Amino acid sequence: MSEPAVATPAGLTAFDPLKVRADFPILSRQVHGRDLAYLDSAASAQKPKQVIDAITRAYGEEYANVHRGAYYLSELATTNYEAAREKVRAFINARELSEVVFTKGATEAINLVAATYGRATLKAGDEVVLTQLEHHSNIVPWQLLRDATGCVLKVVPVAEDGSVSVEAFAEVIGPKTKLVAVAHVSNVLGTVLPVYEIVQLAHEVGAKVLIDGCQGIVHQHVDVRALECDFYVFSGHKLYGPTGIGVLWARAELLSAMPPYQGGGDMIESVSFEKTTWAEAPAKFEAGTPPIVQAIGLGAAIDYLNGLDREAVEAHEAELLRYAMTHLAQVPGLKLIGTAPGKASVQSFVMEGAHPHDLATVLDRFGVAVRAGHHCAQPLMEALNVPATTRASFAIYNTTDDVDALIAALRRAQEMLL
Ligand code: 7TS
Repeated sequence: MSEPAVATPAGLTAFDPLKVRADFPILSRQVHGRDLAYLDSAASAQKPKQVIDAITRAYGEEYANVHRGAYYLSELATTNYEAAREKVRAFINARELSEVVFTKGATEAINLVAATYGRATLKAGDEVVLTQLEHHSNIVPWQLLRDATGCVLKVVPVAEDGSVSVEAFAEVIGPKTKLVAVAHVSNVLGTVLPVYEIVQLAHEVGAKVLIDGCQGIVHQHVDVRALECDFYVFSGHKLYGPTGIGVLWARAELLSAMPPYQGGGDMIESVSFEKTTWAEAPAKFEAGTPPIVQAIGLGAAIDYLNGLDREAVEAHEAELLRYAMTHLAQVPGLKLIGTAPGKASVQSFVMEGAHPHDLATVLDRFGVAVRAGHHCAQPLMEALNVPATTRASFAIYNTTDDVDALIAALRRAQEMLL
């Protein structure tokens, strides 16, 4: 007998958070005797079994060093490593495979750009524009560059709700601007920055734009050609992939003009004591044995995400955020930090009379994992006039049950701490 046809209700898609959740083995464990509510994916996301299996296979069955041996396993590992590069290229819609440089993370990618492009291009008095909400990874490399070149750092302010307006950028970007380095999405506030408009403003004065996409690429589809930016960086471990792998995407002509970052094997064309010549990008920027298995794991994470309906994922995360903001706002004495329109599913808050660290410690006893502190964004804390916040971040595998666990634990924490 055939099943009666069931119409899919409008708005419902193939995305099922419970099915996704089942792919992440760690989410079924308990912590302190409680079900785990993992709400710290902005720091690092958990890994689906598809990624864990790909890593196990890469080490257990297909492992050797890359770009070296003329033997089967080395060729296989090289093919798999380069296939991961192609997965990243397609994922961000880069024009050329050679524009995708593997690094150990976003931090290294930003340092690479500052140390190579920055030092080769910027002079004393040239301006680098940042915002108040940047992660330390997108501040300190530019301070090192300032110390080395005498360039000047200009900072675009953040409004009270956590938004950063195009107008605020227009006031700071000027004829001396050579580079604008901004987060796509704030790791503390969830603010989505108007990056396309920022790129247009910067290009009008001939400046280049680096987008720190650590949080951005996790929550939305990224097309580097549509964004028209010059550099885009992200880390694999926040995108459900392994640690130790990140990506620098840069326009081919920029990479080809940039000097190397580190010297060593793989990045050369020929070496003699008198003169060494460089390989073409991306090899020029990948000195030494690269993070082979980590890149393969990132490729598996991209395959996993490609297997989901990403529009439905975005809708799911937006709904979780709306649900969380509504319920958090009802907790007495709790203040939401970061309420910019259209923000991503990262929510900071402070609670009257309770230090964020104490709050996070109590939440942990109830199985709720959140981050507390300055979130590597001390200048933002100062701008917001708070010493620290507690932050819950929501990912593809979270459900309203996790939010309910957070709210219940917060109410218990209030009883205990206040
Ligand atoms: N930029 C942003 C916007 C980030 O959120 C982070 C990490 C980084 C850069 C650095 O990434 P890494 O992988 O090179 O370390 N953010 C966080 C966080 O919010 N909590 O822990 C790490």
